Amino acid sequence: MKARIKSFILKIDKNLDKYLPASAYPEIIYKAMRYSIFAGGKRLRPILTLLTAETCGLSASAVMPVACAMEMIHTYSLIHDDLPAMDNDDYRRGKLTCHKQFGEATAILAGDALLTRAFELIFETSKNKTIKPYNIIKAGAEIAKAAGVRGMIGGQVVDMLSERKKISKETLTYLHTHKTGALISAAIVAGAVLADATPAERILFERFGNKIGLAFQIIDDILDVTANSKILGKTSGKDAAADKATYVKHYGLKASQHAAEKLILEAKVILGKIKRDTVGLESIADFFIKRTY
Ligand code: GRG
Repeated sequence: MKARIKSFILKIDKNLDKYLPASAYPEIIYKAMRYSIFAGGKRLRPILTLLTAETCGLSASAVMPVACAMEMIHTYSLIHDDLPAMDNDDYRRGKLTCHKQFGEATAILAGDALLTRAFELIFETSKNKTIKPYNIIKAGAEIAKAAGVRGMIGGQVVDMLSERKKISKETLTYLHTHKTGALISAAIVAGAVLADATPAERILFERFGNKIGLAFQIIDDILDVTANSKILGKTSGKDAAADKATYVKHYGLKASQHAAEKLILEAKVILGKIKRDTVGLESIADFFIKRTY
């Protein structure tokens, strides 16, 4: 499985390089987009899209543009999240943040450009006649929903509003499932939809994605407390410093770890109901709980 994931990462990087050419005009914006996209991310979201599509019988190469689009949307969210008006961070993926390297205006535009290039790539998937056009529209709609106000942006707004406040368990769950979980789940659902999975399978993939997406954010909250900045590639301890609403603040370290482990177990039970070879997705679920960065 390790070799398969490694080969996915190589292919994702090769295609990102193709979709965001170094020599394209205007150079400065491509430079900024490439700086953040090639800063050393784990590529989890595109891997999930490729793995799910393969699990459902469609080749990874057929869904590669959509997989790369997922990484572009994710990277845009990190660039904007690091801006002075948001989390005001100097480091991301172990390097200076985009605005520290290129200035705020270029960083804002680099984020915007990654988001819009992502949807260009999703629509361009229609050139591939092995994928049903309706499935491309459906996958695109799922991704747009997850990236927008009914997903990641909604979660980010509630995150902002929750700083220095005591919030309910329901608000905390909304925040986590929308800010981080929605895009992770959409990466999986998009792979299933493009591969023409059955409606029942799509629902199971979505439920699996929701579980591992929430677990991913809980682990992120834990790592902010337990990991050091060097390993994390970004400033640790920032959640507590900004008095952010996190699982750790709400439930404590031990209960948060337990909650994440329970979610991964539940996710694997859901995966077990899908009558396909889901070994790859299971190993990603395991990585989510074991990750140290
Ligand atoms: C600003 C539109 C906008 C949205 C921001 C996702 C998000 C919403 C902000 C990112 C803040 C953050 C650090 C959230 C924690 C979860 C998360 C997305 C962590 C980073 O994901 P990884 O670990 O990162 O997959 P790499 O660098 O490996 O790609």
